Parts: sequence; structure tokens; C-alpha cells
Amino acid sequence: MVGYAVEKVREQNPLVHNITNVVVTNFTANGLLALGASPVMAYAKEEVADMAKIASALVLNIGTLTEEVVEAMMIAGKSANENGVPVIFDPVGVGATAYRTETAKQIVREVKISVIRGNVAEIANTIGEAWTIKGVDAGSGTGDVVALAKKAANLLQTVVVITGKEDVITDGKRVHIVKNGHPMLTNVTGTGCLLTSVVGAFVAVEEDTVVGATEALAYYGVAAERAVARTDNRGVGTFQIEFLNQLHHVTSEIVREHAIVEKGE
Ligand code: ATP
Ligand code: TZP
Ligand code: MG
Ligand code: MG
Repeated sequence: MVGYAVEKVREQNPLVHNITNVVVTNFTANGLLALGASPVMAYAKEEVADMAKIASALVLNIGTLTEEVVEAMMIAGKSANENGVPVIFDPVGVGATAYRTETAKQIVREVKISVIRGNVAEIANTIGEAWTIKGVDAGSGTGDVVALAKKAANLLQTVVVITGKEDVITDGKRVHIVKNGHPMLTNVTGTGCLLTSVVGAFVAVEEDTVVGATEALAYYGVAAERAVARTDNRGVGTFQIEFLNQLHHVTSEIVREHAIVEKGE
């Protein structure tokens, strides 16, 4: 089902315009470069419309939002929409504070989003469902994640990606479950944020957004598994560096060999 898109990203070298948070900026740029995409971060309201227009994907990430950044996101999002550029949204920490929740709701209301990617609590709170969240990390709530993802996809009319031990990708009809990845990813800040930008790079080169997002998730999970295997549990610092190496080394062939992707309902 997957393992055909990594080289497409490397050949097309899509420009990914990120309006992201101050924690993950460098890691996101390096991760996109390791994949073979072309990252740019641009935040000034005077230039975001122009940058979004020439990008192959726009990523909006509200991890460290301020009023100025939110204004820039709206301008960039509208420019992307007018120019047929896919917009990928990471609702970091939604549910933790009223400001985040309101901003996320404003973004999905005013910008047409191609993919929203978050942990289960972030997606739930974006559509007004109660789900405990601890800062930017998923809380310990339980529930039917596939049903929640489909509900969000139908309500927001977008592809929804909910990540965790298993990742759910859905447009409200088709459901893909990706079982790759490793708990070490939760020990490195920004692995979720970088993933959202990686989804942007794959969606930029794949016509079918569900397929593009699934390709991205499988590639990312396989890279993490290989990084753990090659660092022999030496620690999170070593893992972080080897993960970047593997984002560079993993090919479609490797993804085909190791991806665990199932269809859900
Ligand atoms: P959180 O802040 O709750 O950690 P996040 O935005 O950082 O959320 P994650 O859900 O951690 O994003 O997803 C980032 C990557 O980590 C995804 O590829 C996901 O599959 C992987 N991942 C997360 N938890 C696990 C786990 N327990 N086992 C395997 N892979 C995981
Ligand atoms: N605080 C605000 S944004 C951020 C932190 C720690 C990074 C969150 O990154 P991720 O990828 O969601 O773990
Ligand atoms: Mg995380
Ligand atoms: Mg996150």
C-alpha cells in the first residue's frame, strides 16, 4: 500500500513554508532537508502571502503562538488557498488553554486545511470534544480514536491524522492505520511538529492526500525504528541525531519492506 513516494519527494524537492514554533524550528528545517524537501520559515505579515504562494505546501503550527503569528497564519493560509497550495495544520496544545483552542477553531474556520495532524487530545479539542491534555502532550484519556478521527474529518472536511502508538489517517471514509514508530519519539521534542511538516512534503507530491499522509507516516515510523536499532538504546541525544540520519537514508524500498499499514473502518 505504501513505499512509492520518498523518491518523488527527493526528485521534486518541494518548498515547504513553515510558520512554526520557536522550540522546533531548527529540528524541522534539518528534518525536511534530511528527507529531501526544501524548508523555509517566514513569519512577517509583509511577506507570508508571497512565500505561501510560491510554496508547494504551507504548514501552520501554533506551538508558541502570539497575536502577530496568528495574523501571519491567516494571511498565509488565505494566500495558499487562493493559489492551490495545500495547508497542513498542527494544533499543538489545543485544549490546554482557551487561547489555543479558540485560535485553532479560528484557523479551521477561516482557512481550508488539507490535513490536520495532532495527538488525540489536540484533535478532539479542536472539534469541541473534551479530552484531557497536559501542556503539549497527549493526556491519558481513552476512547475510540478511529471514530473521533472520522468525526473530525467529516466536520472539518479535511484529512485527519491522529498520532500515538498507532497512527490513524482518514478522510472520513477511508481509514489507514500505521503501526510503525517507536516510543523513543516521545522523548524528543518536536518529533510531532517535524512529522507535520514531513506530511506537508509528501502531500505536495501526492495527488491523493490520504495516500500522501500515509506514505509520510510509514516513512517516519520506519526511520525511527531504524534509528533505535542503530543506537542500541544509548540515549535520547544519540537517537535524535541517528533519527535525522535515517530520515536521510530511508528509501521507498525500505519503507515497502518494513511498513505495517492496515485498512480500518
Ligand atoms: P505528543 O506531544 O502527545 O507526544 P506529538 O505531537 O509529539 O504528540 P506524537 O503523537 O508523539 O506527536 O507523534 C510523533 C511520532 O511519534 C509519530 O510518528 C507517532 O507514530 C510516534 N509515536 C508516538 N508515540 C508512540 C509510541 N508509543 N510508540 C510508537 N510510536 C509512537
Ligand atoms: N512547547 C510549545 S511547542 C513545543 C513545546 C514543548 C514543542 C512540541 O513538539 P511536539 O512535536 O508536539 O512534541
Ligand atoms: Mg511529542
Ligand atoms: Mg505535537
